[in-house]
Amino acid sequence: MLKAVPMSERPVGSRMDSVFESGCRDPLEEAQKPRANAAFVVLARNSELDGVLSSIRSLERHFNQWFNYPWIFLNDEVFTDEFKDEVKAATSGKVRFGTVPAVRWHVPAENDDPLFFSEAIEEQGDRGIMYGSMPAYHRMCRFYSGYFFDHYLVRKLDWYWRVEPDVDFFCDITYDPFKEMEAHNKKYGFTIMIKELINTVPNLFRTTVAYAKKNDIKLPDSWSLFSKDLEIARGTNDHLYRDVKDKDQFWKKLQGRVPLYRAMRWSDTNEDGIDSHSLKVLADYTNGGGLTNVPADRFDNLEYNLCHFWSNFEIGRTDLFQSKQYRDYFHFLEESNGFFVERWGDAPIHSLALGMFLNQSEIHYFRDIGYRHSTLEHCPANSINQRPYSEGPRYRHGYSKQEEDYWLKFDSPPSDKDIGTGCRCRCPDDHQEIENSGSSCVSLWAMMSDDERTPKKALDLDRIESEAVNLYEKYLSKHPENGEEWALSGDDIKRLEQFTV
Ligand SMILES: Nc1nc2c(ncn2[C@@H]2O[C@H](COP(=O)(O)OP(=O)(O)OP(=O)(O)O)[C@@H](O)[C@H]2O)c(=O)[nH]1
Ligand SMILES: [Mg+2]
Repeated sequence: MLKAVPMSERPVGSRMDSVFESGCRDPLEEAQKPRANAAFVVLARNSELDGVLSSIRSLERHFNQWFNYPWIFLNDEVFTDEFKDEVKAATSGKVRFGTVPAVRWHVPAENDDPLFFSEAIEEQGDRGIMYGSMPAYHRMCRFYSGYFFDHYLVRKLDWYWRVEPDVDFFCDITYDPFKEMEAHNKKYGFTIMIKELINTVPNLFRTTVAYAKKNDIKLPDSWSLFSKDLEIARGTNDHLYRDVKDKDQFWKKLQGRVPLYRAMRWSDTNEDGIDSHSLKVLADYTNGGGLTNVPADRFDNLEYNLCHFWSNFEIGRTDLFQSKQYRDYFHFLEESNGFFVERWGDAPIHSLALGMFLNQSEIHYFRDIGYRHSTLEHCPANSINQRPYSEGPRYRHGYSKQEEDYWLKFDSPPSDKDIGTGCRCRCPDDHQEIENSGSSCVSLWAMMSDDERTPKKALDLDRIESEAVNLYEKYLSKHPENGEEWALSGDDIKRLEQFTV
């Protein structure tokens, strides 16, 4: 039997999107070019100083020692002098500290209806929803969904790179990702795309689809990164098929309805004679036998596939979120109370917004950036295009000698094939690649960004119903008394499947 090639060993690049560089450039030379109007943005508590320093050390060592981009730190409380001093000592770029005003931080219901708010939060704790019982977590998700881009330190930027405490970078980034994104007309970049826990966002998708409908949003190709399209057939009667889960069920249901359609055709044309089977099916349907039950998780034939870009790493344009359409979407979400009645994360919200407002070609997979946050990590194989490491003039040397030596020894590129994209990556010894996990959505990303992909078509229901009645009538002309024995053959189905819209 053929062994499936793990996702991490498959190529992902296409004309629509590929890594900006496979392997290393000379970062000292790259750093001669002008910078973008960009900064790192970190929301953190004073108590997270160690984790913040650890992230800074990693990102400065692997990227910012050459590029010296500024850092912006935000907090709902005032940063302590200790926090500020230690952070300043660790960074090679300018540093700014900002406080998030209370009106931006707190969920309006905390003031307007405190009992409703606290009961909703407590109840999520009872139901074991991850972080659901923590008011601060809800505030954080709402802030990153609706307000981080409006903070006075962030709003003047064109680009932000979101960083969290306690993250690690495994590869050197030897080019300027902001400038590359500008050059390639990209607006948002990610390193990890995974599935969300459904119980944190049970009504987010439904609310988003309602928003898109209300505003007549023409959904672009990237919408299919997040939405399972359950539409099998389109036509006058398609609402009667919303309960079918696959094509087999569709053909079975259609077959069952054909005698009914024949009865309807007969009543329309007043032809002589109707077969007894059609009359019986008609009578059954009149008695309620034809009711369709639509499963609760479906909305308008669409269902959330739970995929989202993991937003603890994001490189994005601030104006994506500063746009009127994104603000309107956020306020629509806010009005539905999902930021506290459910535990909507900023990651699925950002992703669904991208799905509504961007083409997939405007989104970039930084497959070459090795990254860890909590227990999930992505670490690419190295490309054959490697170069020796050379230090940036403003490097702050946050690491010990031992740690510096560790990063000088990087993984060998795979010897058999050139599938690597990384520059001087060193993956952890016990590395578990997220691309190869069942919760990853990267194979969907790869399939969707394939240049040869042909968009799915729906069956032309009106035409198919009518052709199927013709087949039934042809059968009846030979077996007038045996209508109940008629069935669509495999060949019939093959022929009918040609009719698409
Ligand atoms: N200032 C401040 N920052 C917060 C608060 N809650 C979360 N954050 C920050 O918001 C970001 C996301 O919070 P995390 O608790 O790491 O959430 P998470 O990444 O989903 O969860 P983990 O998997 O536990 O890391 C981090 O940068 C935190 O430092 C808060 O109450 N105040
Ligand atoms: Mg975190």
